[in-house]
Amino acid sequence: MIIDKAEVIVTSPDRNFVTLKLTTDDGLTGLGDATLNGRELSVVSYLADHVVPLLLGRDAHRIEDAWQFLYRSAYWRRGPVTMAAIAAVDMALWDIKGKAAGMPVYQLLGGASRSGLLAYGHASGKTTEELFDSIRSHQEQGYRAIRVQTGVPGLKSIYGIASNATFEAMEGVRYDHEPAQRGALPNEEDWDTRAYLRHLPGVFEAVRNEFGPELPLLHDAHHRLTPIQAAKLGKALEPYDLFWLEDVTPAENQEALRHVRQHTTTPLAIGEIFNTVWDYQQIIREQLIDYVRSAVTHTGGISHLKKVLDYAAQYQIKSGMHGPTDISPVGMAAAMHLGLSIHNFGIQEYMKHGARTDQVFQQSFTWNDGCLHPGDRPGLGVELDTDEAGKYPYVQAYLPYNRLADGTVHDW
Ligand code: EZ4
Ligand code: CO
Repeated sequence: MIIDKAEVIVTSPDRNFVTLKLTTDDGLTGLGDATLNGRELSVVSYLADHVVPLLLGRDAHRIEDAWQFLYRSAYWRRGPVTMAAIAAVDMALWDIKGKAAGMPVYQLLGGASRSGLLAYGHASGKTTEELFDSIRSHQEQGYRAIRVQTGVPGLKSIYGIASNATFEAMEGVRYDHEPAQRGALPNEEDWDTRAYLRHLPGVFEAVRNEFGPELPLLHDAHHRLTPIQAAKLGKALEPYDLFWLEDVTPAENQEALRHVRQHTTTPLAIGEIFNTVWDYQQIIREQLIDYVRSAVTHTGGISHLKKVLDYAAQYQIKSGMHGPTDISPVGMAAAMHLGLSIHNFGIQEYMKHGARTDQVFQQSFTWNDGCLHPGDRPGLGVELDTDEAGKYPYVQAYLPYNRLADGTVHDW
């Protein structure tokens, strides 16, 4: 089973996606997601210019060998571009192996450890009233776990709050479904940590009073706090029994989590911008987190993220795989196969893709009673309609960034 064709496909139905498509000499195809939000074309070049020539003629069955070869032969290890490119190859090879075996990928990973994957959605509102409506609407869509993001009085626009996009191409698309805005420059947002820390606990109190004690609630601080601010927030939120508090500090400094951990029993989740097991080495070994946030797409594929999660399992740390709309349906399928098979599954983030995206990517997953299942088609269960994909060329888009009131750039 020799790889004799490798194509890098860029399409922008509702947002940009980068997909690697491998074809073997016996006609099997495999898809891999290589989407890196706001920096898509660097992964396209990495794949097309440097990886595709190495893949042609290789044995498609040798997944681990391909991974080790791409990682070690590059010499320059790790990093989001490299690891997204390797992830796409890894996913595509698992897809092919599943099709060759006539089995869904989760069967090759050991079979199902559960009947479905509890998933959480993103509710948000500028005001508490809007937030309640958004939570109710998510419950009506079947969600049984909900991330809560709220506006902060005095701040104009902040991460995670829905608003209608202003430009034509994205009309009607809510911000919480697509933070990368199409255009030549990134949007500037504002931030004030003290105002946020004063406001947030009251919002969670109101949500608990309205929706009761059982509903799992999550929150994303999106890397914006210092360790002591994060500790204060974790303590303040303890009465509201969060499922997790995510990305409290910028994730590069793993030791910061030790300070947070010493002060609060609010469960912590981190890792959506991590790329390898090395980014987790200390925080897993010292049990400084409760959930691993990595996406298959950004962490070297199924093969590597499984190693991270198997390591995490030794410390009772569970998965909480990243699933925003910038993970393509291929990356989401890979997450579902991995999540279904591992023992230490925690929860899956799930934001619905747009209708055009669902036309480009033909999918086989199911959504029942708040739970995802990847389906039982051989491989990952996703096919790309190349004619549909061709209708939507790449559009420049950037994630926003933050400035404080005095003009200082702050973590977004
Ligand atoms: O900001 O995926 O938990 N989810 C998140 C996401 C990220 C985007 C960045 O591309 O933090 O919304
Ligand atoms: Co996040």
